[in-house]
Amino acid sequence: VGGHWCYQSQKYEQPHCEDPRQWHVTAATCKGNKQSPINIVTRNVVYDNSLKPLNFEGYDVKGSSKWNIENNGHTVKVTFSTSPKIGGGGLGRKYKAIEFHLHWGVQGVQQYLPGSEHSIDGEKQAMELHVVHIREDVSDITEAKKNADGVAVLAFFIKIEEENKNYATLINELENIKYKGQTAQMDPLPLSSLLPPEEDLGRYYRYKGSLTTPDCHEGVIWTVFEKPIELSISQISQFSTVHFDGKNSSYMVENFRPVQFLNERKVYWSSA
Ligand code: SG4
Ligand code: ZN
Repeated sequence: VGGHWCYQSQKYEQPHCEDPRQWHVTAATCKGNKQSPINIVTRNVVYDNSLKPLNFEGYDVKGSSKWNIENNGHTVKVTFSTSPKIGGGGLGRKYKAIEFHLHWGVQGVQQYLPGSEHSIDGEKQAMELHVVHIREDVSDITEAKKNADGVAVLAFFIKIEEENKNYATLINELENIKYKGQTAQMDPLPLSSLLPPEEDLGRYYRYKGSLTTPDCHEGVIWTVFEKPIELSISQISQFSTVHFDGKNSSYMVENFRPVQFLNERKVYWSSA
């Protein structure tokens, strides 16, 4: 072991990188007892009537400056200039969105092998979108991590369905960020256009977990929505055309962490 952390799918090319089972060697928190992602067992979730629909503020606003899209060697990450916020929904305070990124699988011989991080009753979906938020009163992720409730991530499953035209701008940029460290600019969108309709967002799971990459910081409020985003298989396949590293590196596929133990935690559910 040595060098940098990686996903299991990178081991073939980089035999010495730290795969998810070894992340704790350089990041002890990765073997903590409140880790993410998890498998949500619906039979065991606890209905919580304080989990009303979230308030989305500024999610419908299309900003005036470009979005920045980056291949950071682990995912495709998008940052924006506006700062959409969430509140309510059992969150004690407001949180502002700082970026979103995705996790995905790989095309197998007969079918797409799903690459979501969370699963529901053992079932994974093709992809998962994470909108990372920090407390509105802190300046950046480093500050946010100093608080037990500093980070809130909204997780959306992505399911294979019809083509979703709202994703065209984003997917068209992927050819410009094929290699690690590359960035591109894209026309801004209302963040809501990438999500399921707001009226479908009242049903969600809530639990306390961690970041799903090293340092695996614990103190992340997770909201996992039941309603998936829909993309076509050809749109989903485009994500695997970017690479984990430089020109001769392998395609970025299966960039998900395996599910972690729930331990003493409970998962709450917003609907009776
Ligand atoms: C991805 O690697 C993002 O690019 C990271 O974003 C993110 O870390 C990390 O995933 C973990 O986030 O929602 N999957 S996750 O738990 O948002 C953070 C950055 O590097 C801190 C900014
Ligand atoms: Zn993520």
